[in-house]
Amino acid sequence: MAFTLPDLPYAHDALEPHIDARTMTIHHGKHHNGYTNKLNAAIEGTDLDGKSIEDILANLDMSNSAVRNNGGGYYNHCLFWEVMSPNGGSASSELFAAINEAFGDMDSFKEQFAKAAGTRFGSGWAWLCVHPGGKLEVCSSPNQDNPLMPGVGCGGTPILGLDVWEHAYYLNYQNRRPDYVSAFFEVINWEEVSKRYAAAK
Ligand code: MN3
Repeated sequence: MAFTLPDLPYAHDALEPHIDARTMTIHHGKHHNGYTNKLNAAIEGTDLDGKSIEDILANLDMSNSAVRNNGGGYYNHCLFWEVMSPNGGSASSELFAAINEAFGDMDSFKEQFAKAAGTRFGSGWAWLCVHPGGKLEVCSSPNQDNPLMPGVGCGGTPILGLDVWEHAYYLNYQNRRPDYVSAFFEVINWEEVSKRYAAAK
């Protein structure tokens, strides 16, 4: 069964002024749609056809660049849309405690996450991941690599991801990636991240 492009869980302009409608329209309708179609083409008729995206990524042959790039692109953007919201609430007490334990406090977490996003050279993603037992880690990966893939050097289950490819911010922010990262903190869907934390820990 083929993968399908999920609808955005909000309107294209819902995240303005932090993320503009034109960027969202192109990012979702062109980029994510492209990864979806190319992933389907790459797995059609192979033994990956019919498996879940999590299963495909976790057991990926990293030399299979079509599935690595497009399967990663498919999964990463599905997560990305879900962890943003115009009214994302706040972290659960459980997630808040885990953030304090891993990073000291919420501001220190944001500093570490912004550093991971800002120092990722070229294209990639910054992540907040959960290890079994609930310990949190901030890391980043290149291109469309994802912490679920083997040997990415970024462990655990991703519960928050930030796309730092230029296509994610260039129309509105040009080369000002740090401004885009600051804006992202204004639209994090903490309720969704908390749910994912509870499910993954
Ligand atoms: Mn993208």
